[in-house]
Amino acid sequence: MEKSLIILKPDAVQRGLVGDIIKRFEMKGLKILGIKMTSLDSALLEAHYSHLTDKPFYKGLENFMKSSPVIVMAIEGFECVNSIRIILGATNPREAEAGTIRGDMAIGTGRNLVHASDSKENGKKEVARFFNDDELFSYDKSEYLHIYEGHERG
Ligand code: IDP
Ligand code: MG
Repeated sequence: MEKSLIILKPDAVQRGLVGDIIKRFEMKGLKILGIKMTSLDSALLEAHYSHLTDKPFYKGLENFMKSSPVIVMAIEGFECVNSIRIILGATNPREAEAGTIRGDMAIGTGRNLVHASDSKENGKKEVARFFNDDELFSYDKSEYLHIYEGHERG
């Protein structure tokens, strides 16, 4: 099963959209392995956004991500990295399709509400970066019988 690291960014917390956003992942049938509120510091953000640190908008992005607590979640599901990127919508919310989180709830690229891992490899790496082992829970989700066919449950 793939894992994805989700961050509900400061705009999601400040705008009171945490519940609506989590609901969309739950409705899809994805399993929450871990969830917590935390504050992000510069070192963690530089590691997380290492592909962006040389961009002109990086300092603004870092300051924004530190501007209030965030909710981080580790999510698991069959091919969930791609499913979650579809539910999230395009990075620029003005290009995100209606029905997606960003398409329905956001306008600014720098205020696009949610981070989600962009590959299976990064999902694994990012979950390990944001969660200690004892903050992740392995458990049976009884509804899996009604969400997955046998081969998808692994
Ligand atoms: P993603 O979040 O859709 O994976 P990335 O390219 O990984 O998009 O960028 C990470 C985050 O950096 C975006 O979600 C957005 O908040 C911010 N960002 C990306 N490009 C821009 C930009 O051109 N202006 C301002 N912020 C940006
Ligand atoms: Mg990204």
